[in-house]
Amino acid sequence: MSHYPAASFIKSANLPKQFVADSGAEVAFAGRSNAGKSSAINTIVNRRGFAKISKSPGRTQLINFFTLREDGQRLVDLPGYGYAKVNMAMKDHWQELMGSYFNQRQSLAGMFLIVDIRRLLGDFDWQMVNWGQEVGCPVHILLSKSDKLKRGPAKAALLKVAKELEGAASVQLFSSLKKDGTSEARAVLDKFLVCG
Ligand SMILES: Nc1nc2c(ncn2[C@@H]2O[C@H](COP(=O)(O)OP(=O)(O)OP(=O)(O)O)[C@@H](O)[C@H]2O)c(=O)[nH]1
Ligand SMILES: [Mg+2]
Repeated sequence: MSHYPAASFIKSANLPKQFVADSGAEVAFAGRSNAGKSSAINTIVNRRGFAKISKSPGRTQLINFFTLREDGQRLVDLPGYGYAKVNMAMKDHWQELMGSYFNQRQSLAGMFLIVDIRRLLGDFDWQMVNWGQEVGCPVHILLSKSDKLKRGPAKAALLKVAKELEGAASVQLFSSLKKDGTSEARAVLDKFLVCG
């Protein structure tokens, strides 16, 4: 059964004017292309195929808005960054779309930053963390695909990232495959949405 029974897809936006009305509270899922953003949303909502999973990286090119509960609480699946195979025009378009989202979004109550545990934080990830600090948007990092590492190395990666962050963002292990870290992630999500 879905953890959020009222959760539903609202719309995709390719232009800022297509964004959902900027009221209520929403949490955006950001991260590198292929990091597991859409999978994390499906795991947290507990519904297969809710957010589209890419077979090839770079699939989510649009900003996808979802209602989480009926009372104006939303999830936002952002297109991933760092996908090498898109052309310059698409990169420019991505940058403009993401720029207008992050610069104008009043209802953004928090960010989930999805980082592949095997890659750890890259330049773009740090930019997101720093941006969150600057504007006072709380950032929670899911070290995704934690099933790809054994317990010991996964724990070591978590400690390493937490140390590097120095409190700039919270961080946890997460696996959409094994459903590990789901209740911890839901608790943070609910906290962000209530505080927003
Ligand atoms: N082993 C494992 N694979 C995962 C996990 N989460 C996602 N994947 C796989 O990683 C690939 C990318 O997952 P997505 O959820 O589509 O990633 P995304 O960040 O939304 O990708 P884009 O939308 O292209 O930016 C898919 O093949 C998933 O099946 C996980 O927890 N464990
Ligand atoms: Mg995606």
